[in-house]
Amino acid sequence: MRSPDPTDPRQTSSRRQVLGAAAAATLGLIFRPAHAQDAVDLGLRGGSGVRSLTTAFPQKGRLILQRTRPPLLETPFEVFDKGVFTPNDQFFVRWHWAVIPTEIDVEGYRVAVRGHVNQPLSLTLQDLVGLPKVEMAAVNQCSGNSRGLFQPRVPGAQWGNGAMGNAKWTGVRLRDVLDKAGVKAGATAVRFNALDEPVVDGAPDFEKSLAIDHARDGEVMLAYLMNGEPLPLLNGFPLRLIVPGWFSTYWVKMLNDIEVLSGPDDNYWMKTAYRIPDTPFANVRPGQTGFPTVPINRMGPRSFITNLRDGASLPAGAEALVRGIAFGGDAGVQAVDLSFDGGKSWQPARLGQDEGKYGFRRWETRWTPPGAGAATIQVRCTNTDGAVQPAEANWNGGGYLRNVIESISVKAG
Ligand SMILES: Nc1nc2c(c(=O)[nH]1)N[C@H]1C(S)=C(S)[C@@H](COP(=O)(O)O)O[C@H]1N2
Ligand SMILES: [Mo]
Repeated sequence: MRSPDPTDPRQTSSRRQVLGAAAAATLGLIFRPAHAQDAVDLGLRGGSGVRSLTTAFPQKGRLILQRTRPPLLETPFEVFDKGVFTPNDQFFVRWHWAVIPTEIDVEGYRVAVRGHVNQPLSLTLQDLVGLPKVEMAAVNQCSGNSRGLFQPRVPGAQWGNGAMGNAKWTGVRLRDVLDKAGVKAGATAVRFNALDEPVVDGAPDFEKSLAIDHARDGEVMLAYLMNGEPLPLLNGFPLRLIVPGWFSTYWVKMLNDIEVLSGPDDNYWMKTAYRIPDTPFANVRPGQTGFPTVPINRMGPRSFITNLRDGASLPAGAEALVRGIAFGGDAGVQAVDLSFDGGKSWQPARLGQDEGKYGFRRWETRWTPPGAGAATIQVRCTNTDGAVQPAEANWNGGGYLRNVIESISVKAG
């Protein structure tokens, strides 16, 4: 079953998780036009960064409208100042195809485990809930997060920095599910497919795969709770893949098919899309060709100031609080350092509680602007593998892997 079947007698309204008529209507595209003041400027150079704010999507609060169909919704940056866990209703949303079920029959829902296995399975959510439970904080970051800040600009969704979020995920280990089916010798990869479908015939269904050892590493999980609640439909209810430390293109939502492969996965989304230059920071010169590419994979460290905006005013000579979030990418946060002198010297920030190496980590420091005038504040994260954010922005035609040291300008007076 690829999507809810209206002729299926089991799908009576008493038995389904129904999101309500309003939800269905909204996914079908009706959204209230935003008022003029309900807009935000993402500060994208060389093109308009002005976007509407919307509250029109089911189970979702105020988000930046990047695209309506399929829904691409960005988290307003000030949300990241509130704490390390991004609220479900303001967690960003990204889909490739607009054919997304607007309701899920929880009892009829099955996840197939098939392919190069001893015992193909068809698991219910109850079956999954019966497996050992695991919990992990992890950052879900779109491969194209911050793409709108690339110079020169590149095509694709023009995200600011809000196509990311951190949640506490509850679910089961993918390894436990694969072990239940019994992976046969010679398995190479595991491919994941879901309930969403292409809008036009012949377009490639969204599927991603992980190498077999990665899939069985004991960290990759199938999550049925997000921050202790069922996932919002738009974030993948009732089940999604969590690939800690890796970009969220692999975090397949509304997962209903797990296929163990015994050969390479050359489906469109692995072989053609989401590839990056095989160079440090996936960096190439604009116009450069002939470089090798690999499927996008691990995230690098990033850090952001969340309590001061670019252009903020601070009283000269008075101590100011500077606070934000950081994450290590595919490793924990080792250190967050700030520079107030254009990168000549760096001083460590105090780190907040460690909620797990793949999650956001709070940091804060205090700084007294020495005198009146303009100043720049830079923030830099080093992860526990020693990877550090670069001083120069990377560039590639996909708009991937931006993790340059962030800076804001402030005025003291
Ligand atoms: N089934 C399905 N899963 C998917 C996608 C999709 O289009 N379909 N997009 C992926 C991409 S590119 C991103 S950035 C994340 C977004 O997750 P979110 O919408 O929960 O924030 O979902 C991933 N999982
Ligand atoms: Mo993405």
